[in-house]
Amino acid sequence: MTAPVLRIFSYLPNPRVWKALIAADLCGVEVEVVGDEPPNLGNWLWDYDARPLPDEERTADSPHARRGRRGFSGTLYKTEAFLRAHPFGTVPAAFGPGGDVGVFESNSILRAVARAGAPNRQLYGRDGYEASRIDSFLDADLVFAREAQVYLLELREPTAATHARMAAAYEFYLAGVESALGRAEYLAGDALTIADIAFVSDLAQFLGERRGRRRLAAIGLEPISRRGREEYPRAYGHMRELIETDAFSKYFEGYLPREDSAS
Ligand SMILES: N[C@@H](CCC(=O)N[C@@H](CS)C(=O)NCC(=O)O)C(=O)O
Repeated sequence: MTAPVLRIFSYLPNPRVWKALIAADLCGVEVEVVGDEPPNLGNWLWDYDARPLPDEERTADSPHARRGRRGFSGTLYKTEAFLRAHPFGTVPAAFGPGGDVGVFESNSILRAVARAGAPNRQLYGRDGYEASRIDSFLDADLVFAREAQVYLLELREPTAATHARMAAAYEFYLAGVESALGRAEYLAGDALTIADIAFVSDLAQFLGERRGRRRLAAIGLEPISRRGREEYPRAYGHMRELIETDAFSKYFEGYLPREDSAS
């Protein structure tokens, strides 16, 4: 057994972590994952050596106490070393061996795995130009995913304004993906890369908007992705095909809304 190239701390399961795990499977490297279900992560010490904290250490005057800022309400316990490695304080939080180097943003964690596994399989392009083209897709993906994060977090009380912003971001990203897939087999060219992995993970997570369909209907709106398969057949087909392959299916099995799964 080889040593892990990264340790990732996160709430679990988390499609943003799956990005790194799928890449690790495909390029034959080991990634260690530590974490707990989302509601329990408030009871953990966020650190390279993350661990659940006993009740008596979870106090308002703890030196580690911080207010959750995005997706978490209430107090979180983050060490100074965690914040040095992860200045934005988010999970998934990856660490290089020993814990000194923090890598944050799930797409950058994905890049780190692909770089480590490059001797086995080139998921991050064959040269600097190809890697930069893949970065272009990853940047476009993050713009979409950030908008999706805001929208999905607000789905308990959706607003027309957030829905409109999301619809514009979705349309822009999906149109680009559809265009790329009309010209090549994979997003960045003729081979599977981390651009495809990020696309599948973030689009699949976005489809969770369907769980808010009743609340959207209550304000006269419908899920943005409702006609996705007809509007963007290549993009949705690409996602479905990849999700059926071994590396993806072990994480995404049963995850897609029924109308978007192949079966
Ligand atoms: N774009 C980031 C999103 C990460 C993110 O925003 N994580 C949130 C949870 S969904 C977080 O860690 N929040 C910590 C806090 O509320 O302090 C990624 O892909 O990694």
